[in-house]
Amino acid sequence: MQQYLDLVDETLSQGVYKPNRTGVDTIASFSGQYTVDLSEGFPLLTTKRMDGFRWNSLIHEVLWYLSGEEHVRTLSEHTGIWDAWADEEGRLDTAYGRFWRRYPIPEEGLPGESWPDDAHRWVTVETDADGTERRTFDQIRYVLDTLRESPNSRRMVVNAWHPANAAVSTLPPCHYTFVVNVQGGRLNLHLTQRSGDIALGVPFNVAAYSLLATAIAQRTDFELGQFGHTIVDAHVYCGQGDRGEWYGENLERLQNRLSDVERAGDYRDVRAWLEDAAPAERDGEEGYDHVP
Ligand code: UFP
Repeated sequence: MQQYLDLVDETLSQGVYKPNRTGVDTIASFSGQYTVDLSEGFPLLTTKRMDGFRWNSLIHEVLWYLSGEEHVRTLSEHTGIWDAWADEEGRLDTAYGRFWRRYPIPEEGLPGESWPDDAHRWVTVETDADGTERRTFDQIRYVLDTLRESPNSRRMVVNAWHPANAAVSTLPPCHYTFVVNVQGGRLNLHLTQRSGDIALGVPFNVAAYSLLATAIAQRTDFELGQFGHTIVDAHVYCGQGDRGEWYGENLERLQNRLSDVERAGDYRDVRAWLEDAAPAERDGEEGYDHVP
């Protein structure tokens, strides 16, 4: 998929050095964006292994999101990909599916809220173990119903981001919102991702949402259109070459880029790196302090 290789290329050639919470530094680019036509074939990348167990695991992950479960017990029967983030009982605070299918509705209702009769079909009343009732909203059903009833809607948004959950979650959603959009009788899906590990995570994210778009289109009898993807912080981890997460041409590019960065002097000091990289332009220059 050329668009993916372009993103790799752009990040490795123009990205900036960026340390982060993981302790493994990255080369990062801002706001990567591309679209791919799903009617021309499925975008399963070949820069890493995506077959066999990994493909199987991806299908179960998407099904698990769609189930709305907030624990990983069912998912763990098929794949352990989320086990490390869950507690002993399998509970997980990263809440894609839970929010897709059961987004919390505030107890006091929403400001100015008046629910039309037919909106109640998207609301579930859940009863907690202690008997407390709370209402949740099913975003997936909302999108499926809207596709059937008013496909020109530009409001078919599914949101996995809940600020109060994200602020305390060990891993807040990376792919946190998507929009379904119909144009010319075709169903498009756009994913926004706040943070994307280009080598390891992004190929899975592309495949998962292309699969979801395919499933939604089939379910609602639309022709399949495009997958659009925006990645706000698109990055490559510096250790990725060594850990075997990349191979072939991409690995070679990454290694070349890293040796450039290393040659530039203090690897952890962006200022020194910039200084070494462009000494001529720096002569007599003032106001350099704004550079982080
Ligand atoms: N990451 C992805 N895709 C995912 C996922 C995680 O690329 O679906 F769950 C990567 C992005 C980032 C890290 O490198 O995992 C999450 O770290 P942070 O929360 O600091 O952005």
